[in-house]
Amino acid sequence: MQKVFSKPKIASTIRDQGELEKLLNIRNIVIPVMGPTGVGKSTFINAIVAKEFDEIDSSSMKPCLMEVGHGLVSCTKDVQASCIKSPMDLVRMQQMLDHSVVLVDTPGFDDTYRDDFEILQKIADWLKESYNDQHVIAGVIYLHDISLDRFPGSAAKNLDVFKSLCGRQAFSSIVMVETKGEKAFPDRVERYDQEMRNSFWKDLVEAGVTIRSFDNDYESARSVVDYILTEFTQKFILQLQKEVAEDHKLLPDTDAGRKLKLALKDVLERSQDLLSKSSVYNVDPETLKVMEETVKLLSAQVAALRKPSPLKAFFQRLSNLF
Ligand SMILES: Nc1nc2c(ncn2[C@@H]2O[C@H](COP(=O)(O)OP(=O)(O)OP(=O)(O)O)[C@@H](O)[C@H]2O)c(=O)[nH]1
Ligand SMILES: [Mg+2]
Repeated sequence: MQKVFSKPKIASTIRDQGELEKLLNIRNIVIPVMGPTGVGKSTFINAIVAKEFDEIDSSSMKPCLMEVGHGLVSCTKDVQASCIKSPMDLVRMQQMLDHSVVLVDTPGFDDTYRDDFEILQKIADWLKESYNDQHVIAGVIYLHDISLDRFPGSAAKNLDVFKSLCGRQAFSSIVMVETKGEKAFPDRVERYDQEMRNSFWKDLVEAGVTIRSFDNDYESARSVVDYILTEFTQKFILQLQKEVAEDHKLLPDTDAGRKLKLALKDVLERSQDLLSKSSVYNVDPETLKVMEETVKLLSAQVAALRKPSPLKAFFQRLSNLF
């Protein structure tokens, strides 16, 4: 079988194994796959990896399948990545020959709001590491489940934070991918799609975002990735990446961090309000316990997203540099 990757070139000046590994690991072309929990991020990546598994040969990163969720709780807990085939037949092939193309699976926010801070921190940490390792982001895939009857608050929060994470200048490098369309009636899908373009996605559409669909198969997933690689003309960095890696900001100081804090504060206030009325509504002890726990967790996250004191921020930034 024809191998699709050529091994990264090894400079003659390499002195030790560490330097060799560093060289082999640099300059992957990465495409983060994002979106709320359960939209199908891991399924999307697996649709490509499962088909290409035997054909992938990369020195820097191995192909691997992602775990797919089958329940209501979110499945992917950490940022994971897998190599996929290099696009031999695409334009600018020569520039891409020495690179591995890597899809990055990210954990998504869910309806519970319980781990939001931790999730954003993990994504920020990965973006920073990726920047420091000189990986190049070719585009970002954002998945959206169109089989849902409505656009839930958690999806709106996810989208809001995502936009801040990318920054307006990166909007044209985003591909919004609609998933699970086969589960909904065709006329509803069309209506829903129009509604999204005219409301929640309006600013993205105006800035040149691309909208595609995933049909739960290899061809549709691969065509999204190949589209990104074909359109990829210049190196760019995401706003959160710039903020944490270049400006050495802490998460609470970033735009995405501020957006998340606002969303969490809003849910916290509503949860506190509900809790204060629990005696009026005769809430059973078990539900009361869950409500108290939710308020506690939300308060902890809002506190974590509070701006650190200048002295604390100074020492945190200092430790970030080493
Ligand atoms: N019908 C249909 N089901 C899908 C599609 N994509 C994903 N699913 C199903 O949706 C469920 C969740 O899929 P995942 O790939 O785990 O979703 P995820 O976005 O990675 O979720 P988290 O890791 O929790 O953030 C699984 O049961 C999948 O089989 C699709 O295009 N069509
Ligand atoms: Mg997943």
